[in-house]
Amino acid sequence: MELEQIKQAALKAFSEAKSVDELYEAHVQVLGRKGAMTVVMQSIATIEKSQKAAFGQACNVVKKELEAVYEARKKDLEEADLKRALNDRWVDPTAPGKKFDVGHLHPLSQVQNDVERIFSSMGFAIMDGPEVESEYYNFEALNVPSWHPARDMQDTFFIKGDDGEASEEFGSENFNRSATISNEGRLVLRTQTSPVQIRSMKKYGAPLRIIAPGRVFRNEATDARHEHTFDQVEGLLIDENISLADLKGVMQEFLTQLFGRVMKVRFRPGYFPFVEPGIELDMSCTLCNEKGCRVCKGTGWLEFMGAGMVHPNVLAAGGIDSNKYQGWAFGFGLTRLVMMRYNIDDIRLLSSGDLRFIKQF
Ligand code: FA5
Repeated sequence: MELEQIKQAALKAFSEAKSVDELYEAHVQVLGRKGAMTVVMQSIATIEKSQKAAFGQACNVVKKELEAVYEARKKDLEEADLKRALNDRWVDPTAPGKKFDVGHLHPLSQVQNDVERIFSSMGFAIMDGPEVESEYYNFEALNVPSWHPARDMQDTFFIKGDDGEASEEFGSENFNRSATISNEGRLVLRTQTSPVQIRSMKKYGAPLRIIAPGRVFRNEATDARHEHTFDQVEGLLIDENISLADLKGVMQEFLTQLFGRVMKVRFRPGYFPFVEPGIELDMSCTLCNEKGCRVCKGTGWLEFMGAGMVHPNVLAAGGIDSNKYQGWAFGFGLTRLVMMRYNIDDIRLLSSGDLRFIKQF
């Protein structure tokens, strides 16, 4: 009987459907608008009158049965789908968390932040200056004329093609320079942060209390203690009745705060053309507490920076009356300070970009 065949075929298709979509397709084939069952039921019109009732009843029974089987199978398949989805999204709350790498400031930036914080608390303003500087600011204004042998102390990178043409290439547009650049000599990568002394004096006059951290460049062969590119911190204090005793107090306080223990400083004579008298300042050895060790070569002291009373010629270049005002200036290597603080034995590691090194700080 045709009805029975349709029923068996439909039951087979329903049970073999592997997904809700496949099942729906099988349902359409049998019970849809043009489905086998629908076509059979429409044939009732051609059937003999006496058999119509029985045929119609039989069709309805099969149709109901198929709908019931379809619904049950659909429920099963939907449950299986849900289970699979839950399994796919299974979260184990007891699993250890995934670690995300968080970056941090470079040790040089960390120490620079500390230096700025400590000097700010003592009333020093933080200044900045151009890394591409004129020979005038880098040397002449600091009492180092072109013939001066002290020029040999800082071998310099000159900017190419800059004898006058420099004003075109590195003119006011880029560095806010005036057309007087050719009077300021050639352009150099600054060899020290000291030119910021002159720029600050010219801009703010006296009294003045500043530090100027920044990058400097020297045409030097590198080794464990020397880089061609490194960082310095300049300091300048100008006022009335200022002496080197004030410098001693300020530096002792600065180093004590920076290293978190009482630090001492001592002066030795030193020569820099822009100060008179000039000194070298040593600080207590951070490793042996002045007892003497390998690092301080048994002296108990570590060389820390150059300093001195600002030379009257430098005050004049900064537009400051040296009869009324005087002051001191200092310059230390920030990069070397970082090495001392973290016991780093090769300066080149700091700019190596080696994450295994950087991650230790
Ligand atoms: C100067 O640069 C002076 N401008 C410092 C100064 C300022 C003196 C104000 C007086 C008054 P010097 O060349 O010594 O001085 O350099 C200062 C510090 O920079 C040194 O003590 C050292 O810590 C650091 N330094 C110098 N050369 C290098 C280098 N190649 N690599 C790393 N650090 C360096």
